[in-house]
Amino acid sequence: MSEDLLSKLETSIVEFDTDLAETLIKQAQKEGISPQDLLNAISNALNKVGELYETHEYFLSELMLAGDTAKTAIDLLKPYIEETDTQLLGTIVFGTVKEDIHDIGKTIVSSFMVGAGFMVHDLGVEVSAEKFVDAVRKYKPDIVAMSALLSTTREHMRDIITALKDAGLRDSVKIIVGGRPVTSEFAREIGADATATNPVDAIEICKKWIAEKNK
Ligand code: B12
Repeated sequence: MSEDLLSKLETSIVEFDTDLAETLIKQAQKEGISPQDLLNAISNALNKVGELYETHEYFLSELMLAGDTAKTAIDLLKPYIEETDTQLLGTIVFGTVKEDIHDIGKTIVSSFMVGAGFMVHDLGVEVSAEKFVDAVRKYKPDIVAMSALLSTTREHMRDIITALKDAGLRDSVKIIVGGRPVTSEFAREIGADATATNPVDAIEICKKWIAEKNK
């Protein structure tokens, strides 16, 4: 029964049927299916969506729709995850930088991270360096992730890294940056640890960091 529900949940995300995904998450909670199993199903679905995107069967619009469906499912699951003390891979603090309100890419990458088993503290949009520093103090994350879509606002990533250094917090976290104007050269120049142009690569990098940390 639960396998049937999990595979239906997977399909609902791949086919971005948000209403069905919501119904299935609620049903799963009633049936006592573990959040970990549900997260795995969401993660599998997003992996499939990622593959469909890479093979050009899905385009950005489908990626965004599936990301939204996954986000709705994950939002419904969050209180359940906290309640049941699910085994998490690590913690990520994620925000779109100051003066930037683009959040679709962040939402997609963040959904993939949650789907992969990370606890993500989403700071929202237009997040200042001070807010990033405060969040790192508060949540003690393994990873800080930043998104910027404007060539002007990507400069704030540099300020955030400087603020983390000044606060003595830089060495406690890995930093991943992304968004349309963020290149590998830029990421290196500002002292970030990595960048990725899509959620599949982003979660691979984050998982590798956690594996290295746990060695
Ligand atoms: C939708 C959109 C908006 C929406 C945003 C809605 C929202 N809630 O996000 C609205 C209408 C509000 C908007 C406003 C503006 N926008 Co706009 N917008 C876009 C548009 C069309 C799509 C962006 C998007 O969501 N893409 C889809 C997502 C999935 O892609 P993505 O964000 O790149 O994310 C992917 C990767 O980059 C990566 N990624 C993203 N973040 C991260 C983070 C990490 C850690 C990692 C690893 C990876 C990663 O993974 C994601 C998934 O694959 C782009 C054009 C474009 N083609 O990108 C312009 C664009 C970004 N906007 C632009 C501009 C100029 C503006 C405005 C200044 C317009 C204006 N004059 O008011 C304002 C800025 C407002 C502000 N202060 O932020 C320009 C930027 C130009 C530049 N070089 O700076 C663009 C490129 C359009 C253009 N060609 O001119 N915009």
